Amino acid sequence: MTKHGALGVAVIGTGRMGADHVRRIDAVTSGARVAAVVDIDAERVKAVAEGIDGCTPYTDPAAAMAAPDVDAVLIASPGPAHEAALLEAFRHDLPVLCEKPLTPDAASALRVLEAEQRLGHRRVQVGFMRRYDPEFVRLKALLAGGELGRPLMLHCRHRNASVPSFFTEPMLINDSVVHEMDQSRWLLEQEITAVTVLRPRPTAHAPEGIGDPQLVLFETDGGALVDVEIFATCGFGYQVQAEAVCERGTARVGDAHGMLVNRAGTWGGEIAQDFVARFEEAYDRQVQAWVDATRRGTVEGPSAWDGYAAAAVCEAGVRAQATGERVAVELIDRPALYR
Ligand code: ISE
Repeated sequence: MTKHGALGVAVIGTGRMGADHVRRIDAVTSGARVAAVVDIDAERVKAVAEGIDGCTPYTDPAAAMAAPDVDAVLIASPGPAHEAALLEAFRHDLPVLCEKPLTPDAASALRVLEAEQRLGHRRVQVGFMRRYDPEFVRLKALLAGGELGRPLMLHCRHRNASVPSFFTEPMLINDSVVHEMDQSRWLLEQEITAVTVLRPRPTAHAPEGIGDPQLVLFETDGGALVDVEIFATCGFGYQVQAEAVCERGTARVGDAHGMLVNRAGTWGGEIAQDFVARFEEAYDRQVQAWVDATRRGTVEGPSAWDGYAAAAVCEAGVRAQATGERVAVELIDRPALYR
């Protein structure tokens, strides 16, 4: 632990999420400080570091992780860079909060899982932030309490106002529906065994090459069914909703967020425009929980196993999307470290 006992965090990647996490650790999170920032863009990283007391800019993640004032690592670089950063963090035995995806495919996620097992203890928390959203936390507690009986189905909606220019069709699965994969595994405490993707006639507003929206179906090893509407170019805002249908009732989250106003013959509220705004509190709680657990010397939250399982479901999902077929998910047996 660095001066005043604050956890010195190296934030790797200063893009949208990385920059938001730098701001968060600097201004919101207690018990931590941004000791280092890393980005291949030397100018950008220098500018980010300049705004923060005692923060050193680096262009090489390995150099930041070797610095004496770095106690922990937050990885927010693009997915393909995660594996190398995770393995480097393991070399220094540093605790890691890794933004989703853990890695972009199941084979690389498996290599990370094996490397963490060689360490002999968990080091990674994966950034599936919905597990920290107050509404989802209440839904989880309700389902786990058993009052509604067994969950039979989940109906999910995941809508983005628009997508960035680099977005591709597989990203509907790998980047967006990956959240519902983790959410379903977490809420149901079941593994996803097969994925099917169905397509309606696409919206005229989708970019070239992206069939949007899509309906993604999961089957689980507990006999539940999950349907996910992914609509990445809905135009009106960012919405994430989930309804659990159980033996003795249903429960739904994500409908209204914030204030409802009556005004000039209308009734209603506002819709967040992006995930940074909608899940701000979840991100805050997620990072605080990671810092608190790290300072206690423990690792909690979504594990590398959860990251691997989501990657395996994503692989099946992308194949289902490309072929129109039902694709079975291939998972290894859960290693002892993650039971
Ligand atoms: C984005 O990458 C995210 O992680 C958001 O949470 C998700 O809602 C969005 O669809 C993704 O593109």
